Amino acid sequence: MTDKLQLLAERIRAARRLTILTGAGVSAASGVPTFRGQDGLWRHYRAEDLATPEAFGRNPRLVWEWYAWRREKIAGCRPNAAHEVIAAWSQVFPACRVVTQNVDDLHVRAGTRNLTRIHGSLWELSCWDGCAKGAAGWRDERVPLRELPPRCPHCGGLARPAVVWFGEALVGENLRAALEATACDVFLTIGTSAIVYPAAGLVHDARRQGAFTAEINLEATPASGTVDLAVHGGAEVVLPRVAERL
Ligand code: BJW
Repeated sequence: MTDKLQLLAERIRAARRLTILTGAGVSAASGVPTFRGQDGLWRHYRAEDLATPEAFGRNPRLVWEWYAWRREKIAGCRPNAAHEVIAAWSQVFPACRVVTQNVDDLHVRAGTRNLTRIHGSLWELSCWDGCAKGAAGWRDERVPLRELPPRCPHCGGLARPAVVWFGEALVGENLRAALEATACDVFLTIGTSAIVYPAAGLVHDARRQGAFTAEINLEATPASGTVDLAVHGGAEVVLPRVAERL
């Protein structure tokens, strides 16, 4: 383990361009539930019932109750040591880009620079009907949400969480930024099960372009066999240990 941490630190130190992709595992130590795995959200809920546009169309109140519950839970969570190390690197390395699948905004709260939130944010809403002003979305940090489902302030129609559900396209500029970030010297994929696309393809794109690729995860994932270095451990433990070797 120590050798792997040393190697990773050396690669990061020598890198001109560093890209970090994060998933739910990075927020696990903050108390935010992951999706898959033992206590993951999909153990208790079906993705098709809650995280698709079809589910929202069928039952917006049910979907909103789930999101309102998650907002309340996350409102009480704080960034952990993994968020803090990533934020520090984003501030000191001139060409560090962070791409997150997480919608909890804990990277934002940790002060991360150059951040792309490819699956959106739980703290932003947009107009379900796509009205001209509401389609762009707005910030809404109210906890609890008194009115369920909440309404679009512009047209009075239904509001939706501004997150990317299964079957929906990522926002074009976010996808472009994520793809551009695969042109790097070191690509780190941290705390993601590496099964949801297009995010799961980024590490492979980076490797094809010559990046040194590394994964930090509690367990093996479909990416483990192809990355140059797989480190098994909690991100909140591993990242501070890499940081102290830089
Ligand atoms: C720790 C730890 C600790 C725990 N330390 N580690 C190509 C191939 C196959 C399928 C597809 C494909 N392209 C598209 C698809 C379909 C689909 C897809 O990928 N399906 C797969 C399931 C097969 N993709 C989509 O639908 C995407 N859209 C799309 O591609 O559109 C195309 C299109 C184009 C034009 C027009 C229309 C469409 C959209 C995907 C959106 C994903 N949305 C969600 C919900 C967001 C909102 C919300 O939160 O409610 O995003 S699903 C959920 O999964 C969430 C996450 O961001 C995402 C990834 O999960 P993540 O982060 O990896 O978490 P987990 O729980 O899976 O894993 C946690 C990991 O952490 C584990 O490995 C643990 O071991 C580890 N861990 N503690 C380190 N302390």
